Amino acid sequence: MALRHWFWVVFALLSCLCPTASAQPSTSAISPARTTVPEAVAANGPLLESERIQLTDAIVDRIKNDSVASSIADLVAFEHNGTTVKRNFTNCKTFPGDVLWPSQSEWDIFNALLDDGLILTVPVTSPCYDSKWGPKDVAKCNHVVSDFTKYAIHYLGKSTGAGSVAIWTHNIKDIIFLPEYEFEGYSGKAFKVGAGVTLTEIYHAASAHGVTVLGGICPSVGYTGGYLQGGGHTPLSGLHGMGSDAVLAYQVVTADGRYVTASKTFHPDLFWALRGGGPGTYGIVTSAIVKVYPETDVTLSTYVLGNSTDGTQLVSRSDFFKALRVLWESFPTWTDANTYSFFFVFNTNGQLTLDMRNFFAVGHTPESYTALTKRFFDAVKEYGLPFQKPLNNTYYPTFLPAYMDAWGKNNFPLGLATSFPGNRLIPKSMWNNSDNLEVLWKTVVTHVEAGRHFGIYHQAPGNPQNVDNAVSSAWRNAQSFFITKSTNFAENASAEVMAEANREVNKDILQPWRDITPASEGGGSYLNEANVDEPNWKEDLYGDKYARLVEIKRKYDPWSVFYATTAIGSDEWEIRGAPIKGVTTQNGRLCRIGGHERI
Ligand SMILES: Cc1cc2nc3c(=O)[nH]c(=O)nc-3n(C[C@H](O)[C@H](O)[C@H](O)COP(=O)(O)OP(=O)(O)OC[C@H]3O[C@@H](n4cnc5c(N)ncnc54)[C@H](O)[C@@H]3O)c2cc1C
Ligand SMILES: *[C@@H]1O[C@H](CO)[C@@H](O)[C@H](O)[C@H]1NC(C)=O
Ligand SMILES: *[C@@H]1O[C@H](CO)[C@@H](O)[C@H](O)[C@H]1NC(C)=O
Ligand SMILES: *[C@@H]1O[C@H](CO)[C@@H](O)[C@H](O)[C@H]1NC(C)=O
Ligand SMILES: *[C@@H]1O[C@H](CO)[C@@H](O)[C@H](O)[C@H]1NC(C)=O
Ligand SMILES: *[C@@H]1O[C@H](CO)[C@@H](O)[C@H](O)[C@H]1NC(C)=O
Ligand SMILES: *[C@@H]1O[C@H](CO)[C@@H](O)[C@H](O)[C@H]1NC(C)=O
Ligand SMILES: CC(=O)N[C@H]1CO[C@H](CO)[C@@H](O)[C@@H]1O
Repeated sequence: MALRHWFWVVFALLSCLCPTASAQPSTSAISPARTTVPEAVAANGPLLESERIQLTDAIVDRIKNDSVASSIADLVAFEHNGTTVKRNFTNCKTFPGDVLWPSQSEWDIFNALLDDGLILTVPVTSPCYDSKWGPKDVAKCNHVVSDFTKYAIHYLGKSTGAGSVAIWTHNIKDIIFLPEYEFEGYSGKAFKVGAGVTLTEIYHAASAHGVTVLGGICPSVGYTGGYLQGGGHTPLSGLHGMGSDAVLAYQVVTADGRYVTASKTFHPDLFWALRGGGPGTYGIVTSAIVKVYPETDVTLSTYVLGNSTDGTQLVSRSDFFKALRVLWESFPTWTDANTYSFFFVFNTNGQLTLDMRNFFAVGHTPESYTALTKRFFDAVKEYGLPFQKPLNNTYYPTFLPAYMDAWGKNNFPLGLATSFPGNRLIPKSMWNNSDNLEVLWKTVVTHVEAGRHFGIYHQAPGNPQNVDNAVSSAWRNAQSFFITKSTNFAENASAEVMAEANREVNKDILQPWRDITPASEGGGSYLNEANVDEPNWKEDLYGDKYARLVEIKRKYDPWSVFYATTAIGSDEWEIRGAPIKGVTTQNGRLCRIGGHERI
């Protein structure tokens, strides 16, 4: 289920919906549980119109008096106000089919209080079957099938869960430019960004105002949702650090149902956690106010190196690797020059290729880019690597068109039901001396020769703005970041096959990398792109920030209203009764470990 635009009411409810005497469903007389608050300012910026529509204590009192809605008043009330909700937070969350699951009339009352804002979840593939959601619809089904791996259909699965209530923030699309924003010591241009805004949308708005913002490469990623709260790496990281470092304030619905500002002085601990400590955990962000940065020019470079496809120009493996090693050794020089790249090394049927999808040379002209990369291209020439696709250096005076040509039009293949992902952050120390570099290089060669998927970034966000937030120290130490995945399996693979693939990515593929880049020596994994079964997730995803994040989670959400896989506090929960898939799934009842299913 998902709720439209205004949804404050729901938060007190998420952890457990409890039974009440069955009410007569004459819900038409129920007034929506909302009011427009007079305050129009928060964190010295405008409250969005939708943010001014709130649940207040007066509204809760009115519900208690309503002849029909009073039956669920306890559930709607704020968490601290001595209500009599019969909850037991040491047990399982209520699940469809339970005696405690709300009756239809309770859902109807709730829906009326939400001004008809509840949306029943319909499986995305339902048009492919005759089902309770309707008859089979061949045209719609074909659309779902053909677009199944496109990002518009689905993401990484951190925001799903059987029997849960989800909050749909997609339509909070407001973007407000604040040309002279002043708050808590910041003075300058800023954006107020609603929770439904995507990266491409904010990039276009920034361009229109002649500024840049810190965002990532996938056009459809939610900016204030997963991206800013999870850390956020960006092609501008060399100049300004991590996406989270740009946040000046958030508006947040906390687990008790209250609506708060989180900033340096308002709930500073919550603010700290919401900048890098992972999304979906501490509260529901409705908007963020973010710093903006000056416009920048970019030189974009693309090329593919390897045996020519027609077989007329060949290079030996050893020469290929010699040139590739020069590229790896160049990372510190390249990150010192504020640049960022994302490229692949493929080993397909024994043929090696280096596919530089995009070298994003921020603040560089083609001339300065050529000077910066001279050592590498000299090696390419010396070792005779053919260009499978020619070198293309294109200069852009501003960020947006460079981004659009680099990644903005990509259809990133998502929803891959055919492999499991994983990633690793490689610390600067691996480039620090020849012994470390040798160890790193051997691991690279082994990974490539084993035919592992390898999507590599050179980037070193560091902490140029000297921000104290929850971004993991592994990110601050990083010189490189790569993504990988298991061997592909069939879409209809058995649980055994999937379990083997999940084991493969977590053990065979990633363990050698963990061994050489342990968290204790500055390594780690990025929580926003992590494997759901990353074994040392507490250290690897959160590093030295973990203990403080646990305290903040307990303070703001002692009821565990919010849950996401690998999120802080998720170790206290397990999924029960899900069909075995060989990998952690969300297709079952969420239970406190050791908790009872019914009370
Ligand atoms: C193709 C691709 C490219 C990517 N490139 C980059 C990149 O360049 N840099 C980078 O840093 N990351 C990148 N990512 C990772 C991306 O940052 C994460 O997938 C991110 O979590 C997506 O956030 P979302 O809100 O769009 O997704 P969702 O799946 O909607 O949400 C992810 C999590 O955030 C929570 N959440 C969403 N909205 C809110 C909210 N308003 N308040 C509280 N919690 C919320 C959800 O509950 C869920 O737990 C990429 C991902 C993909 C698939
Ligand atoms: C609720 O009902 C009581 C008793 O009828 C009344 O005194 C009170 O003003 C009502 N409160 C609201 C918010 O309507
Ligand atoms: C909650 O459930 C736990 C485990 O079943 C039980 O030990 C505890 O007494 C219950 N608490 C309340 C307040 O019911
Ligand atoms: C190029 O092709 C030759 C002949 O098939 C092969 O031996 C060599 O390993 C290939 N080089 C690379 C870098 O893949
Ligand atoms: C070089 O890349 C740019 C940006 O993608 C593209 O517009 C241009 O057509 C390319 N040039 C060649 C010769 O391929
Ligand atoms: C690299 O090594 C030097 C000394 O050998 C040390 O001072 C420095 O901190 C190291 N840098 C990193 C990033 O580990
Ligand atoms: C998987 O699908 C293929 C065809 O796409 C079929 O041949 C095979 O039998 C299926 N396997 C299982 C286990 O269903
Ligand atoms: C009716 C009532 O007790 N309201 C209180 C609920 O809790 C908030 C925050 O703790 C108070 O501000 C209200 O006065």
